[in-house]
Amino acid sequence: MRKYGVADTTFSRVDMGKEAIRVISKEDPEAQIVRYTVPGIKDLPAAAKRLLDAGCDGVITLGWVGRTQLDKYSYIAASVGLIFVQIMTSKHVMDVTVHEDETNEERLAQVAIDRARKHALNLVRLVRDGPNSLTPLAGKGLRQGYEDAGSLD
Ligand code: RDL
Ligand code: RDL
Ligand code: RDL
Repeated sequence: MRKYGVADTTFSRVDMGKEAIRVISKEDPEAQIVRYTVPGIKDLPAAAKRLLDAGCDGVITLGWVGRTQLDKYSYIAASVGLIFVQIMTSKHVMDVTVHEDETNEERLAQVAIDRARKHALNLVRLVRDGPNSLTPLAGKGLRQGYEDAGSLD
């Protein structure tokens, strides 16, 4: 049976893991979901790798980046780490990241929830339905956290 990993952080100011689990369990009710919470984004690559080693077919990580330059450097390191995990394991790790300075504080929770939900659905599609599952949506200018940008052709 399919198994999904959900890795999130205590640094985040929104419980995005909960949102991702809601979507995955609704979309793929038979599947098993394993959650793994770590302190911060730089701990996510190890969590993702351990979830995959424990038999998950795909993982979604939910990270929150603070406002400082140091935080942004931490994100680049974490993101490269997550890509490295994907290459090492040949499995998808959806990197959901919210940057604290990308919009105002009132909208940020909405951005986080929308991004977590949409990427959770993307993960289910890729894991359950395979590499062509998103092809009907190719070139559509889809966005997570905001309105879709739309297609130019
Ligand atoms: O391994 C312990 C910490 O190094 C790790 O949890 C880091 O991800 C914590 N952290 C930073 O050190 C930092 O400078 C985080 C951020 N910025 C950040 O913006 N978001 C985080 N963690 O989730
Ligand atoms: O794993 C889920 C996402 O992290 C992944 O699909 C990213 O490539 C999405 N993404 C960003 O997070 C971003 O900040 C993209 C862009 N910018 C971008 O400019 N172009 C993309 N994706 O195709
Ligand atoms: O055009 C406005 C936004 O789409 C743009 O600023 C993106 O870079 C915002 N964004 C992130 O910063 C990010 O870390 C996005 C994602 N992740 C993402 O996964 N999907 C997005 N935007 O559509």
